[in-house]
Amino acid sequence: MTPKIMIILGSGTDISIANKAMDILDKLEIPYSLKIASAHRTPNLVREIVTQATDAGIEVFIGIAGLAAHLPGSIAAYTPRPVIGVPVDVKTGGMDALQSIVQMPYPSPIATVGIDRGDNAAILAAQFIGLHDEEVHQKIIKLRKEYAKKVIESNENLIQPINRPFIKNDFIRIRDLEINKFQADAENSGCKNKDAEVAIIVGRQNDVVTAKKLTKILDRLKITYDMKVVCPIRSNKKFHDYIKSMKNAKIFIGVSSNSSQVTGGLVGLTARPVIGVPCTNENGDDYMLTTVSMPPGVPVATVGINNGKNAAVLTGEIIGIGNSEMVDLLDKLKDKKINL
Ligand code: AIR
Repeated sequence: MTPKIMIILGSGTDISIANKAMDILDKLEIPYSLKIASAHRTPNLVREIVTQATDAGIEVFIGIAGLAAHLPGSIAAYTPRPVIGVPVDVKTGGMDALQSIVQMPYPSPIATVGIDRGDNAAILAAQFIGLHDEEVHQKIIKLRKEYAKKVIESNENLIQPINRPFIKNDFIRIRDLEINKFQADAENSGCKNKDAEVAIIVGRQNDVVTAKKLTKILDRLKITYDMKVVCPIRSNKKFHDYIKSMKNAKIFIGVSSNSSQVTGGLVGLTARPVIGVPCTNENGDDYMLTTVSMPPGVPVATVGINNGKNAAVLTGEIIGIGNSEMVDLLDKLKDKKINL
């Protein structure tokens, strides 16, 4: 049987990061393949492996590399399948690899996760596959509960026993909460199309420019979407209500120039893949780092700064797993760009 996920490492020295990914995939019981090929030292080997793997039916690629990490981008050149990139901290704290991976030109997105986050890459890959494989989706839900349970347990095991004269915790009674369940009023959420495939949440009005680049490409790919400008900090209830009402969406996209509140809020509320488009604000600051640098268990597939168009292509690639019409549409999009 052909595995669904292929992990490629830029070097044997990246193995500790691959181990984090394999630990998750073993736990989820999802078969994978693992190879080493360098985009710079062995470009032909990268092409050979990716072409064969795509033909054999691999659905998602994970590229793990450090330094000038062109491996995920090289993988994307040879496959219509989604590519997840993991920057490795070899020098400069991994910032060199992160920038090389996340800042891809249209129409070649890399779903970038945080530096050294092999675990989150594996979770994201499973989320992509889970869109058309209910069993895998259920495994993701179970895994998320385990991560949440650890938080509850650390309150009991680590905090409770602290005995200091001025610590007073017992006035908080935590009820038996169903983990991550939230109160919401889905009827009054302001969504226009609750059956859309994609839900787009824009953090504030200024970011609508970037969101429109995204919707323009989604239109061309014939992907249905619903979009709402809502900030989880300023209008927390509206944010919750909206996500709840879009519970049938396959993919959530957060577009934000304000910290990572939108994407971070989203991953807490859905087990579906979350794509993050970090935007620049009026001072020229961007929120790429706060979007991508998510803790284990809750990945955000981050694309380049202001690159709404690449978020749309990535959405198409994820939906295109097992949907050859979508792959054809993506091909046309790529041809058009080349022929401009
Ligand atoms: N690398 C390998 N070919 C191209 C790149 N960017 C990366 C590897 C590894 C780092 O360079 O992914 O993270 C150092 O590789 P090595 O083999 O010298 O230890």
